[in-house]
Amino acid sequence: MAKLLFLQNLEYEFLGPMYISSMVKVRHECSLAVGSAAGDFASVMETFKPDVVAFSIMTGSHRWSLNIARVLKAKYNVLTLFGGAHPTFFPEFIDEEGVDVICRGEGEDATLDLLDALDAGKDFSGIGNLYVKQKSGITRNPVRTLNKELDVYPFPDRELYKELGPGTDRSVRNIITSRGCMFHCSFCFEDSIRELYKDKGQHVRVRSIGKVIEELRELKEKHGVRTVYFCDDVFGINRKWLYEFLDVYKKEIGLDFLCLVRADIMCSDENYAVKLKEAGCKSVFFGIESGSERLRNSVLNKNLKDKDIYGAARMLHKAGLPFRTYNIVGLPDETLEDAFNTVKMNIAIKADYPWCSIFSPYPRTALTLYAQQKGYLSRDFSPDAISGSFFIDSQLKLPDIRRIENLHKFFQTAVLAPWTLPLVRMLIKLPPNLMFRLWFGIIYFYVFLKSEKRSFFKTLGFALRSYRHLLEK
Ligand code: B12
Ligand code: SF4
Repeated sequence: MAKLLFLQNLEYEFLGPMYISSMVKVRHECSLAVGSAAGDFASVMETFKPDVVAFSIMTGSHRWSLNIARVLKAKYNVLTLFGGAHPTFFPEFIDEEGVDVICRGEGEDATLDLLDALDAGKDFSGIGNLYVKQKSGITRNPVRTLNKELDVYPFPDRELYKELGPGTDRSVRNIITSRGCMFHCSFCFEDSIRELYKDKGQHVRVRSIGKVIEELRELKEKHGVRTVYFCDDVFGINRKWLYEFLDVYKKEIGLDFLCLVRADIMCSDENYAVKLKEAGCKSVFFGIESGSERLRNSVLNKNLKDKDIYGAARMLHKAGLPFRTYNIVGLPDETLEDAFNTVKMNIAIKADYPWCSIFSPYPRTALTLYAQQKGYLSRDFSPDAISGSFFIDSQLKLPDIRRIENLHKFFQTAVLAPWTLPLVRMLIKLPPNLMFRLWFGIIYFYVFLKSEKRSFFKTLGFALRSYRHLLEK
């Protein structure tokens, strides 16, 4: 039996490690610890004595994981394993000191094979999806064919995060009913993942209704969940599946739920919003990205018309279903007036929970390449330069960027109280400052709390612990 220990710095349940944990626990041990400095993990390293320390990382958190891995590797001589979006899209991460193995793409089978090999004392350099660094050099294995049936994976191990303890709000839990997305937004990594798995099986896969319901029943009965968050890229991408699912969900689960949809899919059927509402949906999230149809479709490749956004909002209001909109400002080619138009569109559709970020240029996405071609960003911009948060400032050289950064801080205020718009227009002329960030933090917290119906004190604790950097900068 081999021992796998996941480490992370965010007090948040990640589905990736939970899926891997339930897969490997069949014949190995798996645990997880949350901390911020290497010293925080000393006791778990000494008591659990892992063979492998693992990190599930996104671009941004990769720097933290690297620092921790280096310290733990030097002290405990342990094998380090990294998976998730960052090593998948930036496989050169294997070259970093302190990194022994990275996993690209889906990790369940690869991790199980790795632990089996370690347990048996066998060579593990040839395992599909893994890049393995050894004294003799680095072996880069291709990804294996995707499992067509997502149902073959055991349900995510909900015990893995038990140490998060009572300070964390666990009444809202994430679940995923599909993997993959069929759209091509230029700011997203979906095209890269499709490319990685080219000729390796079907990219978009949906779980069977029966299995999702079974998992939900366990969540409800064993884990006391109050609200379910379907964190699929696009929930109910297949309308027939969705409607059948909602019928069963209503009868057999009946919990409140939140989900992310696309406005155009919603508009394809007048009953869509009503069906969601009747099944227990409390809030719907969808992306607008930009109020400018030109930016949204020509630059962001979102393939979403204004009329669909207005149509979806109308249907949601009619069904009495509040909604969160996702917006981005500071986009390549964007002017201050374009950013104001995004505010105005949110006002026009009466978005209940407007949400806005500043564009983060993730290298190797089509949009970042475009920004580099147009001279908004240096050609050698690396993932290491990505800001820890997309709520602070922009890395693009745009004529109006300081004002756009300021507008971001008042985005939610202006949408929820449109009479403040003239005041916002004046305030954003001032240099970006701590007061603006503080104001943003307060309104963001208020809107987030309302939209996800989370516990006030637990969310406040989480926000203060996670978003300290917003105030520190
Ligand atoms: C839910 C979610 C979150 C949640 C939880 C994060 C998580 N990792 O679960 C929260 C809210 C915390 C979050 C935050 C952010 N997110 Co996010 N998030 C997602 C989302 C929508 C779903 C993730 C999920 O649960 N997938 C389902 C599981 C089963 O898949 P998975 O996580 O990929 O895990 C599989 C493999 O990756 C692999 N794997 C994962 N971890 C590990 C670890 C090991 C050791 C191994 C071997 C394998 C392995 O095996 C898993 C099972 O097959 C994805 C989009 C997507 N479709 O994946 C974006 C996504 C992961 N997020 C993204 C981004 C950009 C962010 C932010 C950086 C945004 C920001 N600027 O603040 C922040 C980062 C915050 C931080 N401090 O790190 C990008 C990542 C791009 C990148 N290069 O890193 C994604 C891919 C969205 C996108 N399409 O662009 N996010
Ligand atoms: S719809 Fe969402 S997941 Fe799909 S490509 Fe666009 S941003 Fe990415």
